[in-house]
Amino acid sequence: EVETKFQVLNEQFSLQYDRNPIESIKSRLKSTDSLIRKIRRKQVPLTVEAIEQNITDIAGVRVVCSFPEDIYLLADCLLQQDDITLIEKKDYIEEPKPSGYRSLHLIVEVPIFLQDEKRNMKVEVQLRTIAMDFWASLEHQLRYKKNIPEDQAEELGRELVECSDISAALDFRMQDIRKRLARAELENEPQPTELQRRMGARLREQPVLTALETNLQNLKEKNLGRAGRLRGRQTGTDQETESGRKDT
Ligand code: 0O2
Repeated sequence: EVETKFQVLNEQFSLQYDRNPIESIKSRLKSTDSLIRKIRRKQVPLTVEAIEQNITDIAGVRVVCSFPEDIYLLADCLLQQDDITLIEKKDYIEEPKPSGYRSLHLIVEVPIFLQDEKRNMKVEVQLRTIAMDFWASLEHQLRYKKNIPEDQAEELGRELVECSDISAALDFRMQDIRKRLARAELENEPQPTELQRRMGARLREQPVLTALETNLQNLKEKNLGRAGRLRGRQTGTDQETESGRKDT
């Protein structure tokens, strides 16, 4: 459900702004190992109700964008939809985790339609840039590597925090370049000629088909007029044109 919503949003953006804000969308179900670790860490009683209540990221959607501002734009568009209820928002871009982790997390509730019932499901939506995603997958590997001596793991952790800051700075710099590019393109757009401006204004005044019809009619009359003039010159007289009016 949620993945389809993002796919539709991406299409709408592409039509409206001529670019796709989403690089990739992945739906994921939490792995059993990861689920068990979380149940233990949060000391959740082993009942379906308790797990559903306390573990909100069993079903997840990861949306990877090119630029940070696309993340907030897409989050707003999703939350504006009638059937989506926001349960919790965690902005790890505004406030990164001590590990250096950056992403926007939305826990939302969405109705799903089963064979004979409608149920509300909690879904964790993780929105991040390509750079944030690249960083998170490398850091994820470090977290679950078992045979790394503690001092080396600490050193690598420090370096990863540094990399996270560098990649965040790069994200915002690239976003700024994109904005400047778009502005420059707009400012240097070729200006229409006087004739194009006049034609444009006329087309805007009237529906296109009517405008085309009028132009065709004008052309027809002009040609008939020219034909009449030619005939007149050939016979040496000023003749009535075929359109029935006197051509001068
Ligand atoms: P996996 O294997 O990806 O599923 P909470 O649910 O709020 O009580 P939690 O789990 O800390 O507690 O929630 P949070 O911080 O929103 O994290 C949920 C998921 O975000 C994680 O799921 C990761 O996918 C991702 N994440 C959070 N922090 C980090 C981090 O420091 N590094 C990386 N690489 N990913 C992070 P799981 O269950 O931890 O892992």
